[in-house]
Amino acid sequence: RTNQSNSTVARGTENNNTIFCRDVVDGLRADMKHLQSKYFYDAMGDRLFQRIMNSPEYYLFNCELEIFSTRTADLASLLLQPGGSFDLIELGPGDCTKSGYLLQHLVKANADFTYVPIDISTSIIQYLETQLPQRIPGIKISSLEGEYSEMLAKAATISRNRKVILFLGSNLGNMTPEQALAFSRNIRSHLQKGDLALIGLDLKKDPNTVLAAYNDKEGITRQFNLNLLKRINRELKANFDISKFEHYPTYDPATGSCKSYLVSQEEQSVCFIAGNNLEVINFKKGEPIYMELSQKYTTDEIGRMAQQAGFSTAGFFYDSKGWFVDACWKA
Ligand code: AVJ
Repeated sequence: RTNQSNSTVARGTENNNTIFCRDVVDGLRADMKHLQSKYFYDAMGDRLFQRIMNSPEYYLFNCELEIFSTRTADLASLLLQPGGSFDLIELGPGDCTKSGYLLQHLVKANADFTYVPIDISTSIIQYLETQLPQRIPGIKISSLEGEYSEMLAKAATISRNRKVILFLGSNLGNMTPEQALAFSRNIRSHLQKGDLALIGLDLKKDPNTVLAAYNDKEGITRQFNLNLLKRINRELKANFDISKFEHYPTYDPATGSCKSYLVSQEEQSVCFIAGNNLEVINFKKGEPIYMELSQKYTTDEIGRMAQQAGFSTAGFFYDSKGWFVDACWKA
């Protein structure tokens, strides 16, 4: 993503489709062809990700669900400890399956808080605004639709309440460690001393276990990756032949980086319309498109990141297998 796509000028004059188009063109013109994993989540991508979370190999979801469903009271008391009313701000809430346990518990305990989900997806925000008050009667919800950093900044200006940030599901793992640190610093910049952040991250473990989570037997993750090519076909009128790309996940246990590629099965060209230009992208046989990073960490590395971002570690919550952690950071 170029700097320009982040500038106010660009946002004011370009629609989402134009930005998507430029990101795709930039990515596919690069020496190492790549696409941005944030674009996986169109309507079909959302559905495929739901199926990934239900697949036997994708342990991340069940591990964090276990933490939220069995350690609810411990989590709640940690968040309530500083006292006073607070804003519970969740980045990328999904359907709140996990955080719902915490919200339910806090409402029952008569905690004085407002739940602030932040998401770019209109359908997720609409779903939460209508469904959450039915699922959890008495909850105060005030959602923000938009990009994380932008909406975090907005949340900081709207209310002067103390804040608790939830960033679950190893979503931070989609960034490189450098980007993740910069993002953590950005979160910190919107917090006051004593505010908290609960960060869910996948841990380094048996490489076979990690790799299997990104290469499920049913091939859902394969479809999930190929779906982005289908999206480009539909939205940018491209002509990717899906059958000529193969899903190839890798995991390096030394660095903890789990990467997915789509590999061109033959020499081929793909074209699409970008603005007024006909864009032609040539693939060599065996050439990869780098699709996604899902970074894994050790507890030590997470502690160091917290410290470098200006937080201290207030606690680690693990699942019973020790595969996943929700780290509590104190500003
Ligand atoms: C939602 C970004 C945490 O990286 O594990 C699942 C997305 N990609 N299977 C992850 C994903 C392939 C997931 N995150």
